[in-house]
Amino acid sequence: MARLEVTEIFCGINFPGHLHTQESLHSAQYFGFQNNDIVIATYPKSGTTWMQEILTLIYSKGDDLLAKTIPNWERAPWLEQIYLRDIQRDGGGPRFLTTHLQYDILKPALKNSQAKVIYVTRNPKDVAVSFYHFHKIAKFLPDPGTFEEFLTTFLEGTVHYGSWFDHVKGWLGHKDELKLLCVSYENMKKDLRGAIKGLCKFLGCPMYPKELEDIERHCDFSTMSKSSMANYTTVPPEILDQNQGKFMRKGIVGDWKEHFTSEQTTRFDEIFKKEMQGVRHLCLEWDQE
Ligand code: PPS
Repeated sequence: MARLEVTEIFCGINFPGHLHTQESLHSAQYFGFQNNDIVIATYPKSGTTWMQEILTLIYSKGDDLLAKTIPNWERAPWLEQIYLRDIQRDGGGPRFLTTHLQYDILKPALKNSQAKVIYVTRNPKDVAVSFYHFHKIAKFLPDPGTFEEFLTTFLEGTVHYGSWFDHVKGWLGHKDELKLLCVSYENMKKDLRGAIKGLCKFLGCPMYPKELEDIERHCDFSTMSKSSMANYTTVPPEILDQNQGKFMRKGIVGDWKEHFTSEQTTRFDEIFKKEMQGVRHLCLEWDQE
């Protein structure tokens, strides 16, 4: 199923038709969560793959067999993608699920569930840069044009997957109604061990120091970027052309400084201030970088 040129519009948001249909999006909205499900919720490019890997390693107590043999999208499939039904996990442990959907879309399914949600945030300037480069290699996303053109659509919220601002405000604005832990990309970069410990506590998974060490080592950017089960090199170039750039691109904090002009920074900051008025306290931690 290629559908590389198709865009599905669902609840006013554009989604790539290569990965989504109206039916798959509708099914996600009414997904039957189980109480022990663990859901990774992210705006694209915020650290989704990193969290999928960490979660896999936490539940395998640092043993990297699963992480080395099963692709990330099978270990923690996206709820809203067409591939979900084919790759539902069976077996004893909790199901790991991933979503890029906005909270409002998943609300009907999540509101009465005890599923645990891990929400990963990242400095939206770095998200915009990472998403821009991803658009250049992902043949199922529109041509981003210049960085200036892409940034304009990012700030308007008309990019695929919708507005970053709405995504963050939607999920974090409802965190008290959910079993939700917010983790920032920046904190994971600064103190991965501490972030893993926080996750283990939230998930109720006690860990020996040696196990923590193994997880930390495996989830380091240099290790993960070489893993074909996490770096998407098994996806054909007609779909993801990694000759033009890598999925595991840089994995750093603050790359936006190499891309933004001072005018773009000012414009971004003004829109950020307006959009995030009163909600700046929500787990947005990149000021400490
Ligand atoms: S996606 O397509 O939404 O699933 O992308 P996502 O995984 O959310 O984000 C991809 C960016 O995360 C970086 N990444 C990492 N950074 C640090 N450490 C580790 N282990 C790691 N794994 C993935 C990846 O390089 C993308 O960021 P950029 O800035 O483009 O390098």
